[in-house]
Amino acid sequence: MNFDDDKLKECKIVFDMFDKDKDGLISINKLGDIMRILGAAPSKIELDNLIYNLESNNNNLISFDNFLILLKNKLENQYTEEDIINEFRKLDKKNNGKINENDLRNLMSKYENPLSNEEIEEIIKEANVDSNNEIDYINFTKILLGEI
Ligand SMILES: [Ca+2]
Repeated sequence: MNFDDDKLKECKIVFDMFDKDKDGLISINKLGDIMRILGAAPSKIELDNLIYNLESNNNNLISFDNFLILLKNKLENQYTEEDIINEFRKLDKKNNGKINENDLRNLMSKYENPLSNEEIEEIIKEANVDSNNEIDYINFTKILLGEI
């Protein structure tokens, strides 16, 4: 996504909307809401990581400039729903809208660099693996993008 002046203005307007006491800072608990309004779709795991990193630096508040860095980073690295589903579709050999758990693991170790094993396990947990060890990937993509 191109970050032009219009997008920047939009970001500032939305940020200010959340900054009710006008001190130039917003609570990191609002990070998910404000990112989604501005077109980023952090997953729950991504958001937890962002918040965890900010908290470990003793920041419960975030400034506009720092917020912008996070947002840009997310928007520039974001796969669209279509991109993700297309990748899954390549692995959907039975063409039934599902991929198996091992294929998902392989895909994640290839694309999402660097994900720790722990993070992969967390994602698998969210993926609702069924009794055939398969995952409904359209549903899963929505979970990944924070739509569910
Ligand atoms: Ca404030």
